[in-house]
Amino acid sequence: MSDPLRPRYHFMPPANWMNDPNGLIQWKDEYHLFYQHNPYAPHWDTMHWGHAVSRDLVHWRHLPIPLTPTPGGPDAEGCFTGCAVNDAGVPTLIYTGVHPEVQCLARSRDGLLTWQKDARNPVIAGPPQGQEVTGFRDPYVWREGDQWALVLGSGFPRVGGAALLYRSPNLIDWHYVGPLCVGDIEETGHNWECPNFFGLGDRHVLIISPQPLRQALYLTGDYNQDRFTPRSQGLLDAGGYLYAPQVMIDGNGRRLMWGWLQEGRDDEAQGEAGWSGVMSLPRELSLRADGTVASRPVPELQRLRQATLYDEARKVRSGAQPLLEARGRFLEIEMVCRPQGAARFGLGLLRSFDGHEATRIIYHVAREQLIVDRERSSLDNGDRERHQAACPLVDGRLQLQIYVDGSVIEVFANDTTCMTTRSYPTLPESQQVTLFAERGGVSLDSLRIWRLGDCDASPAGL
Ligand code: DQQ
Repeated sequence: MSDPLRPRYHFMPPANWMNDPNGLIQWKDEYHLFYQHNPYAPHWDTMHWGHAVSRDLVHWRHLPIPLTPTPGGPDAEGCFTGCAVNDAGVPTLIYTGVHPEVQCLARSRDGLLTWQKDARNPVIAGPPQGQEVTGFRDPYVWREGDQWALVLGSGFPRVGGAALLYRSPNLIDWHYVGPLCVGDIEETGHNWECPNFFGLGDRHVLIISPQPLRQALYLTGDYNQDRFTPRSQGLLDAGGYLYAPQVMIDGNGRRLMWGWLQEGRDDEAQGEAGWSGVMSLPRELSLRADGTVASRPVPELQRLRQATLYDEARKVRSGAQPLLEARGRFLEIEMVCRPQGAARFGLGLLRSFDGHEATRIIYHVAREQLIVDRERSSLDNGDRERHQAACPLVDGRLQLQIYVDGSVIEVFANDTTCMTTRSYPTLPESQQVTLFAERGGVSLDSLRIWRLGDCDASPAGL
């Protein structure tokens, strides 16, 4: 029986557990997506890497498991997060083996299908001598002049999370340069996971997934003399679910990001479903003039549109709650609107006829805030936390792009705010879309809704 909560167009492994995206790389004309994977059960354990490939960033074909823990080897207890680089034509993965946390390398000689671990592993055998650290994992590597550079997620006890900088001429012999950046334990936690570091516009960006915050942050600032000095900071997604993102650069110079969307229901429900963890949609990052980072869904996602279910401008009066004829669990909604007196307005998604189940996307006009209200998302128990984020109107308008996919809702607003949430409605009828406005009206310049298809590449191989 098909599972209505299982996303269809967000990437997921065939079954069982997935967490962080790993090893993102464009090779020839294909995008490769690796990920943290437990192929045996829908919970985190014995980390392997999973692997899939796409020609268009949207449709994916599963490939064989590329990395498995080697008994007796430095990754015997798991192949943790890492990245991929092109080493003079040889696809190369650099990842963390556990335990203890050490850095390892594997190469492919057959076009990224099978991977051979380097006999010299681990290539970084432990933290800098004499240095006590809270973590030592998740290498992110880039080319810098005629050298390779690498940052590792780490932290200093009682001080805060940190990204450690290393350099190497050959990916094998690494020397520790020093901390690229050190955080304040009160603000950004005691340990940083999954650092990513790259140039964007005229600044540098450090992405971190700090413990215990469990939300991905970006810092933008200056990179000089082996140190990064942050000037602005923000959440990459204010919805509370996106974690451990990874960023790659593609052939068009785009910085593309995927993140792990965590589950919002308990282990038992995940076990019964047989799957856990969803990859976000690919987003393109850009730098705004004020030094903050914008993320947009990539235009390739339009290929998922199968049928237009709604396409009309309209007004919504105060108190009215029209149910739209467009309904479904696998939708894209694009809406441009102008509040005309309304104090709050928005959409109900995955809603039952009587409204006992609904996830509401609310805009609070006076506070210029976008709110994800899950008070009634599901008749089952589960996470009901409400999330909110600043979202100023632009020329009096709010532009929303919303993706609904089984139990995932991704909201992009005005190029400034991005909120991804999870919602697990129980009733088969919970697929209505409704509009609402309170204490005044709202004018919809446009409202378009599409039914979207799934992300499996056709047997012919897209
Ligand atoms: N997940 C990996 C670690 C990383 C964490 C293990 C972040 O390498 O620090 O599955 O979710």
